[in-house]
Amino acid sequence: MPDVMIVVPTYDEIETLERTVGRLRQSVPHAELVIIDDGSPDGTGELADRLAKADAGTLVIHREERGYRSAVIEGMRFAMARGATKVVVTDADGSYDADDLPELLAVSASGVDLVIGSRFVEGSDVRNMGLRRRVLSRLGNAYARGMLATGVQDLTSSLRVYRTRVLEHVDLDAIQVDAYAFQIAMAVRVAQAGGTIAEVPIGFIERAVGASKMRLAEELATLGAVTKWSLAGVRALPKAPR
Ligand SMILES: Nc1nc2c(ncn2[C@@H]2O[C@H](COP(=O)(O)OP(=O)(O)OP(=O)(O)O)[C@@H](O)[C@H]2O)c(=O)[nH]1
Ligand SMILES: [Mg+2]
Repeated sequence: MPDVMIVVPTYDEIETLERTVGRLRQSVPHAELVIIDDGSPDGTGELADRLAKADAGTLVIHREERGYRSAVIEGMRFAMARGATKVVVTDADGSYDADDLPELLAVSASGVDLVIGSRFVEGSDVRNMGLRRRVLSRLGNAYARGMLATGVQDLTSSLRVYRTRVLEHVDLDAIQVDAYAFQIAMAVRVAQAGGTIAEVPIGFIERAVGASKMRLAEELATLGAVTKWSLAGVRALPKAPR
C-alpha cells in the first residue's frame, strides 16, 4: 500500500508524458503514480498503458468522459481508496519539475494539509512565461487573494500535495468549476475545512510543446467565479462551528 499517490491527468500529452512520468518515478520512487487519460486522440492513453506494463508503480485509468476537474477528483478518490495519506497532483506537460517534489512531500509530512508548489514566492524560478501570462496570473492571483481572504500567492498552481485526511472533509462533488477556478476552489475548501496551507518555491517552465487546454476562456471564467464567490460571502477561512 503506497503512502503517496501521484495523480497525472492527461489529454494529448504524447510528447511529454514518458519523460514526465520517468522523472516523477525517479524522484519519488516510493510513490505510486496513476495516469488519468480521457481518451486522448493522439495516443497518450496507449503510451500510458505501455508505461504501466513496464513499471508496477505506474497505473492507468482510462475514462470516457472529459475534464480536468473530474479527472483530478477521480485520481484523488482512487488514491484514498488505495489507502494513500498524501495525494500529489501534477501536470504531464513537463512544466513542473519532479525534483521539487521531495521538498513538497517533506513539508506535507510535517503536517501541512495542502502544500502548493508556488511560482510566486521568494526562491521560485519561472521561465519561458510570456509577459501577458505572467501579468494575468499575478493580477488574477492578487484579485482572488483579496476577494477570498487568503494569503496564498499562487492559488492557481497545479503542483500540489494534499493530505487525504483533509480531502475526506471536502465535498468534492460540490465543486462545479474547472481549470484555474478548480485550483482556487480546492484551496478555499481546504481552508474552510480547517486545513493548513503552505507554499514551497518551485522551478516552472511554461510548456514548450503540445497544445494548451486552458487559456483565455478559463481565465475569464476564473475571474467570474471568484467575483461570484466573493459576493456570496465565500472566504478561505475555517467555517465557524455552529
Ligand atoms: N484527463 C484529463 N486531463 C486533462 C484535461 N485537460 C487538461 N488535462 C491535463 O491537465 C494538465 C494541465 O493542463 P495544461 O494544458 O498543461 O494546462 P495549463 O498548464 O494551465 O496550460 P498550458 O501549460 O499552457 O497548456 C495536463 O497534464 C493536461 O494534459 C482533460 O480534459 N482530461
Ligand atoms: Mg501546463
